[in-house]
Amino acid sequence: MKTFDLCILLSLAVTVYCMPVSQVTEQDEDFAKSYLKTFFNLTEETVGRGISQVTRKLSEMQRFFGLQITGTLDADTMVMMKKPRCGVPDGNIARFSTFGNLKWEKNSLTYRIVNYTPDMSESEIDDSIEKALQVWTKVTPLRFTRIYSDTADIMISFGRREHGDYYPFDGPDGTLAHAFAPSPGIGGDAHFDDDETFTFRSNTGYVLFMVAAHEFGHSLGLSHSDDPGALMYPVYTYRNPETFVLPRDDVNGIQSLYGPNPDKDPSVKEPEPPTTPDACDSTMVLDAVSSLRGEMLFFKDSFFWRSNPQSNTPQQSLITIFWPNAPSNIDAAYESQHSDRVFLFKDQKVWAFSGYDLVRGYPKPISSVGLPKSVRKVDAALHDVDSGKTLFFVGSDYYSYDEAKETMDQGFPKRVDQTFPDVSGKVTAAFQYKSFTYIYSGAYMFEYSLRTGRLFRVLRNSYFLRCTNF
Ligand SMILES: [Ca+2]
Ligand SMILES: [Ca+2]
Ligand SMILES: [Ca+2]
Ligand SMILES: [Zn+2]
Ligand SMILES: [Zn+2]
Repeated sequence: MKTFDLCILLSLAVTVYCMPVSQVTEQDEDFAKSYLKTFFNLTEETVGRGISQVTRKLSEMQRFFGLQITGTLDADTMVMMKKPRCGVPDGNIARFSTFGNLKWEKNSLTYRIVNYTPDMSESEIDDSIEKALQVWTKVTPLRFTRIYSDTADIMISFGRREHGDYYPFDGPDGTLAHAFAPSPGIGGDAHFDDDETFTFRSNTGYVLFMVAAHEFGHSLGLSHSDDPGALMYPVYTYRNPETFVLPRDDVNGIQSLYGPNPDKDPSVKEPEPPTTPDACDSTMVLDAVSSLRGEMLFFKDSFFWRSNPQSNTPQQSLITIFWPNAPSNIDAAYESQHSDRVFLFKDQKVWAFSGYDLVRGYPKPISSVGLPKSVRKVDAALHDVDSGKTLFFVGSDYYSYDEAKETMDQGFPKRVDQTFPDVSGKVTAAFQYKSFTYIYSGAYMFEYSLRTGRLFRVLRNSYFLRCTNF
């Protein structure tokens, strides 16, 4: 029964979003429908003449992932649907969430590794599983004992396609693994798709430790989180297993079920659980700000917000969800409309992206944009559409680069306070929007006309990056 047609929805879509809207094929539509069925409980029923079920489920999915909520199958949505992810449905829209408080009624649990993947050595698999469980024992009273025969609470296995439950895997990519909420029998068990290439430490293939740590969150009673920094976010992103620390949202989630770790030694200094930057933090100093095809991008740590002029809600994601090859904690960013590229700066390197793709030959040294070798990092960058110049702020100076001629202008660097006398502190970020120039210094933003040099207003971050956690 085919009662809805994404083609019709698509023709209604206004294509103003920043990423290229490619032609959506029938294959894409089928893919999207099966995605929504699997993860957002889409059923094949029509919902009267009003908003169709597909539109509603697409909107739900877009809200969950912090995408622009269009209710249509736009390019960003398609890209997000194609990301490798966990096989457990999303649905609940919240920061951490639980399966209705389904939890183990004991703190001492057993696990068993039923079989191995040929991708890694057995000792690497044992180590990955043990470390993935430790992620949770560090912050709870839960303790795990490995057994080698009989039935454990958490049975861990690798399988392909139909593998003994009614949730077949899907071949390479797509779903990487799934796990069951606490209960007897299959409850707590974690299954890994053996059509994936799992890895111990390399960043080609999926790091088993990361996938397993996420799945064990389900085994212990956590559902998915819409916090893009959370381990329980449904989409896989590479993180370094050596330095991984369970994020604050996941700690809050698991402790809501089991409480904190009573054996924690207060004299041992543990790294703080990382938090996701909050747009409502009025003291936040952004790393960089840029335009991108009519949107605004605000960078902080490993994250960025996208703000579309049509929407009041800035959408937050991990930088690597959009640009897997991009650095985090960047120094500066700008968009060159001339080349339709976004440039990200970190230390003495610059990355160029065209849409989602890293431009061939990047990252390059920052000397490739004419900066002298003595410059260790760029504090902020700003592209002026009128003049075609890009300004690079370095300490109390700035340089002017001609995008068309690809050369640094004569007579630079100049002092920042020569041109922007009101900006007293260091320039931390800069961008241009609707022909105004915004120079950030800490949590403040100075609104200029670059042509006349006139200062209009001193604003705060929240002027563009609105706090929407009401
Ligand atoms: Ca079980
Ligand atoms: Ca798969
Ligand atoms: Ca900066
Ligand atoms: Zn999951
Ligand atoms: Zn399974």
